[in-house]
Amino acid sequence: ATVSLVGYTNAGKSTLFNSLTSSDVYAADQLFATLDPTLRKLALPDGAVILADTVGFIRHLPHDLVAAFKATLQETRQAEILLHVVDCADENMTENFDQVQSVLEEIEADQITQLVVCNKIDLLEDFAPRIDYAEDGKPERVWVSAQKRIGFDLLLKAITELIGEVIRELTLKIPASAGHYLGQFYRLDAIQHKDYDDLGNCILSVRLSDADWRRLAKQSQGELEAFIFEPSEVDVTC
Ligand SMILES: Nc1nc2c(ncn2[C@@H]2O[C@H](COP(=O)(O)OP(=O)(O)O)[C@@H](O)[C@H]2O)c(=O)[nH]1
Ligand SMILES: [Mg+2]
Repeated sequence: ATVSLVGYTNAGKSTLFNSLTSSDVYAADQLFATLDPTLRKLALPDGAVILADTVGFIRHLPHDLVAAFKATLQETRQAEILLHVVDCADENMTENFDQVQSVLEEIEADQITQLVVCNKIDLLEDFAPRIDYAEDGKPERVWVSAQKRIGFDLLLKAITELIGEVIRELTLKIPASAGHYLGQFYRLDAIQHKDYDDLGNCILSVRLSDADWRRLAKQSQGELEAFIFEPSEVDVTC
């Protein structure tokens, strides 16, 4: 998977790129080093992705430069996730953010999953790193400092969640009265195995992204979590 850094000039993309990947020694990563200096491997808790740095966006991109710009952002359009880096200490933050979004629309990269990285929190007073989650349970914004290396654990967590590498495998015992939950798992194509016990409970093995699970669990107001089998009860043949 590819994760591309986009954002307004000076937001801190290159600093973040270098800080996040500095533990990956070039020699150990020669493929990427020789191919393109703006691509490096980024290790995640479970698996690795390719991190791509890109040129900064500027206001009022001349129209005849858009084609050239599109070519430069080839990786961006192929990325699974865009990290939209913003300088949260910049008074023009909102305008710059909107400007970048409109350029992303112009290069047809606006449908790609986006995580906003609010950078330079070290310049704000009393600010702790955190992840802001959207209504659907997906990470939406992460607050970090690329230069001071604050919040990197949260950033990697958010990327991991978005990229769907966090997969939950659960077995649920759903009473007949709560059968409406089955449809939700069907819609996510998450059902691995389905059976019924003598009392008519549905024994359901599901496999889905952690983000989807958290969203469903939240919607159910805790009911789904109460249906989780204890590990000792799980039928390993499922
Ligand atoms: N205070 C502070 N400065 C930062 C941070 N991240 C980047 N910078 C500075 O912001 C400027 C622009 O950074 P750069 O990575 O080149 O931005 P880019 O244009 O988005 O690639 C540089 O002077 C960096 O040292 C940060 O977390 N805190
Ligand atoms: Mg840069």
